[in-house]
Amino acid sequence: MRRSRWVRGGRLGLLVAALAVLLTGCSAKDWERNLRFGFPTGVTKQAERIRVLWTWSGVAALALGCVVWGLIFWCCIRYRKRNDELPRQTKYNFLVEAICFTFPFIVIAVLFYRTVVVEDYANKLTKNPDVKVQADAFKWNWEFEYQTYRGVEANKAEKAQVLRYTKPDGSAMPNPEHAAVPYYLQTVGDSNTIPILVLPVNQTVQVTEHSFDVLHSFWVPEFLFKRDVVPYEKPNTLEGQDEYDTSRDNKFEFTATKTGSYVGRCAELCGTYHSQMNFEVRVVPQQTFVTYLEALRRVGPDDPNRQAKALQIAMPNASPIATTTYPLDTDRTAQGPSQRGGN
Ligand SMILES: [Cu+2]
Repeated sequence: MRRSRWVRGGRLGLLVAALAVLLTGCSAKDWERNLRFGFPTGVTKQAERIRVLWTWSGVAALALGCVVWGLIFWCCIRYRKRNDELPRQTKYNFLVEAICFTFPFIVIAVLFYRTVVVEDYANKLTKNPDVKVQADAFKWNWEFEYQTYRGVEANKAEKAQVLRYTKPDGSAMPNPEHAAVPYYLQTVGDSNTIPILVLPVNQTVQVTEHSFDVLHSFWVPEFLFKRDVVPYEKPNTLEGQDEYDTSRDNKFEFTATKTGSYVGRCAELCGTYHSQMNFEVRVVPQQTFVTYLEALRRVGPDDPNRQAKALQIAMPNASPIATTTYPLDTDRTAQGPSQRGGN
């Protein structure tokens, strides 16, 4: 009698789950993908792996929670006080203790193992990334340097080309800030401009992070990833090249799988305008990326509007300014956007 009730309950549960999947019109895969417990939709290969870990950790936690709640309620009802007689007192129960030790141990071992595997994947650096960029963080903005690019058609062993500014005759322009470093194609944000990091879709991008002052953190919510930008060990001015300390520069890689514009933020409290230290990542088709680099080179480093101009050349149908966030107004007496149109 009791058994058949359980079986019937189980069947009903399965039926409800199957109906839920069918009625919402999505496949099991979609359903799994949408079960993110508040995570944004990831747009990189790494993000998808992180999302899977997150989804199934959540499912495991909920399942375990249901078992625990079930046991609590079952005990409350089954062993509620019926009279003043003391229940049978049991001292040791080897079986219960063994289960209570082994089961949580297995759960944390599996969680630990899966976390290490996914972390290793997200932290993996390849030998020949397709694009190398440097993200320079400073109070309170970002500079993006495009360092090397290996074309789509190039094979893995082929050397990446260095992306530097050139003089009209084609020779390399010396870096005004640091003679030993090539004058990479770069754009920098200021109080009127949100810096935009343009990157090709489906190609491996390696980011080197460098800080000129304090701790910052590179965070793109839709990458489901952030990494601290750690400042110098030694004094780190650009005046003397010996002092250009890169010993604490972090590196990470990702492969964006979806074109689009994604907001980026500083995720490490770094001072007054920390909350406004935003940037945009624009993932574009590979050919657009190449056109953008060429346009940057053509516009040249001295033009303060080089980012907008190069974007206009490479993406005439897209906005030449950031669309996911707006620049910070450094005038403290100015009305903020929340007050626009009011007093
Ligand atoms: Cu910051």
